[in-house]
Amino acid sequence: MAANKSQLERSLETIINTFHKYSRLSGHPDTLNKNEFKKLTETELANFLKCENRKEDEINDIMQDLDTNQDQQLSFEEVIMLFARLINASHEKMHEEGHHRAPDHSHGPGLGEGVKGHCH
Ligand SMILES: [Ca+2]
Ligand SMILES: [Zn+2]
Repeated sequence: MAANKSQLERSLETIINTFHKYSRLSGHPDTLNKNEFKKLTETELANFLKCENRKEDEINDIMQDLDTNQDQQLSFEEVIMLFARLINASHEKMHEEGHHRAPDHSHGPGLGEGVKGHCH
């Protein structure tokens, strides 16, 4: 038996499981079509993509941007680029307003938190 998985390892598996939860809904079971991608962002990224989720055009733009082979489907490899960007953007946001990286590293709220979460 392997040792218990770390929180990070379990978080990474959550990404895989979440992708499959939506990729299996219709069509090819291992890619996301537009409807599946839209459902995933609305349900699983309701805070991180709060404003984008209200505009169909913005979700379409994000999908087109991620669809590097332009087959109108998002593979796992294509969609994890979005997750990487969101993690990075959230960390960047945590360093706004006096939360410096050095010498005393501190974090404010990340994406989807705090008072600045309103949509324009
Ligand atoms: Ca694709
Ligand atoms: Zn930091």
